[in-house]
Amino acid sequence: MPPWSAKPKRRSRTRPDARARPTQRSGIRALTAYRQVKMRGPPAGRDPAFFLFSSSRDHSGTRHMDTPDTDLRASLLAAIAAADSLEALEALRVSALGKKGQVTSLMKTLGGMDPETRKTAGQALNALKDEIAAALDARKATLADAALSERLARERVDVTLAPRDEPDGALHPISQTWEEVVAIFAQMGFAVAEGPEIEDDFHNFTALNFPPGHPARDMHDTFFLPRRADGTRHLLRTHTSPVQIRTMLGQKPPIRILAPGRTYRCDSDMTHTPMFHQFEGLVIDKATHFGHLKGCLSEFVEAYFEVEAVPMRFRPSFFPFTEPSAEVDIGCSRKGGELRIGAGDDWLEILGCGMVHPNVLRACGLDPEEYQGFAFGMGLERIAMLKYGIPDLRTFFESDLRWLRHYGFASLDVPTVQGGLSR
Ligand code: 2NL
Repeated sequence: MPPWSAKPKRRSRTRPDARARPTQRSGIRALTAYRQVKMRGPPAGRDPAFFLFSSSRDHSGTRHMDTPDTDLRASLLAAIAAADSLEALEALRVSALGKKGQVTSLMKTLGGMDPETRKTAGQALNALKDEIAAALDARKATLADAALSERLARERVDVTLAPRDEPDGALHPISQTWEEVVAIFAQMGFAVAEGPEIEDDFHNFTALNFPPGHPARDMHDTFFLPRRADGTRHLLRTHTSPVQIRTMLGQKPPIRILAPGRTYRCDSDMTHTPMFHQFEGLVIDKATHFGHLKGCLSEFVEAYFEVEAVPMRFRPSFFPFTEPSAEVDIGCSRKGGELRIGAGDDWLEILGCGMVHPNVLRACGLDPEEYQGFAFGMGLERIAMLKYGIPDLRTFFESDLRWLRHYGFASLDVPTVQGGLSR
């Protein structure tokens, strides 16, 4: 049986026990009471507003219609006062002033009233609405204050606590080795020179005396960029030598530079990565000779490996850009699987070098009859692996934080020759 067909109960407020019910429920009760009355319909000839307002009668039994439903008002105010969270308060606001709220529903009945009643009832309802809104605002402020006080008490700062450890970053072994090598050559009067990683054929090959059909110019060894409209192809530099070419083209000797940087080759296996780091050095002056080269490199090797009197061996070799050319080995021992630099009767190759080829000088506008000099080049990863005992080249570029924490260096420990290169 649908509720509206039931015989309506008497308005609950007339029952003596009704007022004793908990306040939270009385708002609903007030609404229910209104609905029940409404289902029954207004008494004949009465305005519907009759039911919305005071149901009290004075001593003469006359109904007063100038105050809105006092039960609704009281119950809403009580519920607002009892709301213990912002969520509960918001739910109350919706149930009273929301689109389908109790007060809003009453407002909607104003349209059906005669003008006289509507005026009084409208004023009274507006006052009720304002009063409820003000009560909601006040309660909201009280709850927010209480929440803030509670948070302030809970989040008290204990200034006596020990500071937390800052998470320290670590320098990658490549960065560390880079700084060490720069520090050593800076000590010898070398300036650091840098240049583009995207190069052209002239600076990377032709000026360096690579013949036209040289295998290094091949797609299999070099990363080429797409061919341009004029037919030329740029490439990722395969060594840092183009930096020295640019320096020789741009300034007059004496030249003493170190060119550190990234280089690229089409190669990827146990001992090669497509990107790696190189250090090249170049010295050009009127009387620079092979003896200077040997002295310079032995100074470097002893400073870098922090060992005195490292045995060195210059083996004849070939590079297109130097003549004569040599590969340099340093003395070491490999006893018990442990590599020791500077002792024992074994050899370890660490770099290549030579006297700058006359064709290279000429390509840079220098007269080989007036100037000569030496150059050398080494792989940064290789010398880092040797010094710090890093067994696998590929781990350098895997970005594994555990690896970095193990092999990394304190970031503020700047390497100097006097103060120590590494700790
Ligand atoms: C190696 C060998 C070397 C050079 C690089 C060079 C640069 C100019 C002129 C002449 Cl502009 N030479 N650089 C010379 C000899 C060897 O590198 O094994 N690198 C990893």
